[in-house]
Amino acid sequence: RVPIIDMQELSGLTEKIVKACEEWGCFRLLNHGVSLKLLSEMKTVCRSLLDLPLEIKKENSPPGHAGQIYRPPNEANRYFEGLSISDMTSPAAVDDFFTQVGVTPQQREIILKYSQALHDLAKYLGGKIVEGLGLSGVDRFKDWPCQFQMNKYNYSPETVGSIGAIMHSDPGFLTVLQDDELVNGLEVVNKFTGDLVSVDPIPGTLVVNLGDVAKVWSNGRFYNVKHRVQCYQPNIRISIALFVLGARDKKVEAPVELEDSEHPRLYIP
Ligand code: AKG
Repeated sequence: RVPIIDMQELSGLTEKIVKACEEWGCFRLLNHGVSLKLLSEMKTVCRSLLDLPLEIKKENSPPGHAGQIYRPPNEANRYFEGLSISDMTSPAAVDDFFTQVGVTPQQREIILKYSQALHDLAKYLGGKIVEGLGLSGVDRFKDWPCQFQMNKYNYSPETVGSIGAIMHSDPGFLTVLQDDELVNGLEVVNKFTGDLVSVDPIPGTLVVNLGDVAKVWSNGRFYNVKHRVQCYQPNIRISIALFVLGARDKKVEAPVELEDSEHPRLYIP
């Protein structure tokens, strides 16, 4: 089972996080400090924006638009659609999204508050990771761009048994995901056995996934977990992801401290 980490249990927290990054590339966080009210308000915003008619969503984001906002269903992911802000650290990208999608002032406020809270949480986890690996305390993830994505899986009785999102690993460093609190379907690949393990919902919690950048940055210590989303229940599934990507304009490179004769540098930037 994917590790469940209670952030209120401070003793051993750093070690638990690093171990989960190494062995699972995925863990669920309890008592993460983001209010349940904010989680639920964000979910409502996500649902109402993705419930807009398809024609409007397409119009909001014409193909070829820089930083594609609307991702319509495609051949491989027929029941999946998403809305995304390419970089929350870029006021222009955020504004562009708000204008294109016609977000109300109240919805804006929730998106900004939520993404800020999740970004703060991601930075805290980044700090724990740096500490757990015995690296010095400089802010190593400062200014790393951050993509915000709202997902809707249009599940129905006809789609049960189908794929919601095909198997992939996330390209960035770390993803903080609010999965649907009722509708299951997220599955991760166990690093050691290759088996698919379901990540069952626990209301009020968040899921963290490590991506490709984390594997390279950690000199191969962290597992960039492969995952997919299946449809097992005939109900709409909503999830909201904050992707901390790789450093802007910089090659991803493992800190020298993670390199020694037993652990030679695996990836040349
Ligand atoms: C992704 O956004 O990369 C996902 O895999 C979403 C996972 C989910 O919807 O639970």
